[in-house]
Amino acid sequence: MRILMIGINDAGKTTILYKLKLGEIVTTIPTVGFNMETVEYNNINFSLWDVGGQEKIRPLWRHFYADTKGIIFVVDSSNRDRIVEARNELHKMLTDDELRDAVVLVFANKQDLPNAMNDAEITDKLALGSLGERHWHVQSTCATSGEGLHEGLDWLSNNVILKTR
Ligand code: G3D
Ligand code: MG
Repeated sequence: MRILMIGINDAGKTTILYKLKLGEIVTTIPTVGFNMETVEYNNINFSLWDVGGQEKIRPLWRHFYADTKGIIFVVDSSNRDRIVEARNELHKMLTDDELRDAVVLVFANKQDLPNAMNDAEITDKLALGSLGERHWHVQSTCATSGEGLHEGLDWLSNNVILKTR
């Protein structure tokens, strides 16, 4: 089973991956300009990369969508300038048929920073209400302290299991 951790650059994905201490993190560049980090944990493959920009490499991401049961979408809650970009990337990705059954956990990261958007505001700004039938959940996190990360993963494991039974 694969879990994708996705978000625009600087959201905090790499920090989260290291904080979780799941195991040895392997950085691979499957092809030019597409930098991916992966870790294997309890038969789950966590893969993460930056989404956004570079339209020409977008088709390559699809290769990693198969068997994806859960998506962790990480946003920098303190960055109001880039929340629209984040929303667009999330919705664009979710149109892919391979991801139709994937549940979405949003990490509303960087909650320690002043003026960070709260869960409700992130829900609104990411237009999660328009996702229809899909299971989604917003978890406030601070990747640098680790706050919220395990609660989020608990939601993910509970909901992924429910969906696959
Ligand atoms: P990315 O992998 O999504 O691109 P990174 O993001 O994990 O590289 O994080 C980008 C920057 O944000 C890093 O700062 C990192 O320390 C910081 N960061 C990540 N999570 C948090 C958080 O919860 N709170 C705060 N205050 N900062 C966070 P640097 O300075 O190393 O570039
Ligand atoms: Mg990174």
